[in-house]
Amino acid sequence: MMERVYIGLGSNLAEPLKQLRGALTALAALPQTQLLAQSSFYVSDPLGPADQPRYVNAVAALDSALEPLVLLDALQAIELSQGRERKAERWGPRTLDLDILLFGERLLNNARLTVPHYHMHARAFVLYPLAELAPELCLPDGRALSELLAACPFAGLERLPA
Ligand code: PH2
Ligand code: MG
Ligand code: MG
Repeated sequence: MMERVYIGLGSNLAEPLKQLRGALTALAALPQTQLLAQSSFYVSDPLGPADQPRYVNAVAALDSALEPLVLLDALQAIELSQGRERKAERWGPRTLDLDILLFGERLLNNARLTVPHYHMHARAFVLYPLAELAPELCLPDGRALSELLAACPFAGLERLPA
């Protein structure tokens, strides 16, 4: 069964735009998966430690028949292939971060994966690109994306021209 999956992409090292474009190409090549759409790219100040470069973020929509943990393995392999180093510092700089935001209507909470993604409800750099792809979206808990957006100022985000 194909399920609609939304992936958050982020980078603030080693030419972030190049990292995100590479990641989108890799997402499009995943088995049993179709890349349906990608949002614009958005620049924002780092959430977390301030002594790191600004981030570029985007969201991609996929249809996938992969199981969530199989998709997670594939995303982590893409991160590694693009030079991701796992560091102890929380919210530190990274060449590429690929987060599963939503996986169909599923609620997942295990040692490796929490879906919906922890803080997506309040992060402008997730919600605004997501709204480009799915303005009518409702989260599995019934909350409308439009409600979350209304409580999350666009301030601080910069949408890059296509
Ligand atoms: N990701 C983080 C930490 N801080 N800040 C922005 N602006 N964008 C991100 O994607 C981001 C962040 C860890 O995943
Ligand atoms: Mg992240
Ligand atoms: Mg991550």
